[in-house]
Amino acid sequence: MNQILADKFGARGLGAGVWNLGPGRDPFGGPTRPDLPILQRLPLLAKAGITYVEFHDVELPFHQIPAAQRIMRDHGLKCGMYTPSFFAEPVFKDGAMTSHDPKIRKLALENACRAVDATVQLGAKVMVFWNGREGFDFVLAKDGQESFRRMVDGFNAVGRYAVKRYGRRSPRFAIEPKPNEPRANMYLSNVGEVLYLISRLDPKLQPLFGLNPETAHSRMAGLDYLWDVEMCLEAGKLFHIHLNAQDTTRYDQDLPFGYTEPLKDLALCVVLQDAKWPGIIAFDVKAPRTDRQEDITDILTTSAANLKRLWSKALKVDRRKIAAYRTRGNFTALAGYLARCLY
Ligand code: GCO
Ligand code: MN
Repeated sequence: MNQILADKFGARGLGAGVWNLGPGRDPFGGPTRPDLPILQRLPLLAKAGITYVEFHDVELPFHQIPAAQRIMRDHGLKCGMYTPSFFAEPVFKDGAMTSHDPKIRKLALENACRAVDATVQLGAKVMVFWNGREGFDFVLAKDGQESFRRMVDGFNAVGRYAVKRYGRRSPRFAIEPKPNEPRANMYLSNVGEVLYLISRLDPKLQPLFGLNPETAHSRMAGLDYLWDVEMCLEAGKLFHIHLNAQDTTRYDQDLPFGYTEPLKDLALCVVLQDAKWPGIIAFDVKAPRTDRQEDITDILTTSAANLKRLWSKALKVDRRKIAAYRTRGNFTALAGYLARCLY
């Protein structure tokens, strides 16, 4: 699997988060499986074909990095990205960077800086910021303009820290947009908003900031994921990618990649191939509550198998045909051609 990606396009391999293999909790019920200690999840990820593992700071705190690295070495794993959790702790219930409380904003910044250190220590090239609690449930609960300025200040401060401490070795930062859940309305809800935020950062720091678009998050907003990815590519801001699947605009499902809209996922592979995407292809999926412990990695092996199939079909998509359909304006026929490539 990884060989196909590596040989043909330089994509560095497959990634997944340790949180993808959770105990099956959801908002309506507790665990349905044992809660495997994080370090015990690493061999399972490796066995499922993952080569780049991702962690939140709460899953792999700084002092546990050496222990994780030993296991990672033994199983041929590298760290694909690291991310500060600004959403789980009660203290961040109303946001981290956009909290009204300056002490909480300071804590967020400290956590982010420590996460930069951990990212470097783990040898990952990318640190992700997900906008978990940054947003509002009630109008006027926050002053939107003030919140935006707080995010600009917060990201600038993280960027300054990283450059000062690590210079050219600084990781790059990928902001992951999501429209809602857990908040009713989240700041940085889509790719366009993040690109705008980046344009407002200190120009010297802007090259450090980009995006981590996620399939389900675009689809939850009713947006086209491929266009979101294309926008990131056009801006030179595709820094990381989180693939999964989503049934329309519901709650965030984190379904296996390739499950709901395979034709669009085939088109995504075409675009990534043509862009010679040099990064990791990472899944952000969630082992469903109904899967047994012994089947917990099915979500990853299914995603990887779907990606492999779609990727090799995408290689055979005739780009000249696409160009000809475009020129003639035969867009329905183009959709038919893609379907023939797929089915
Ligand atoms: C979600 C998000 C998270 C993030 C993760 C790392 O909707 O729950 O996708 O899974 O990806 O926090 O950024
Ligand atoms: Mn994600």
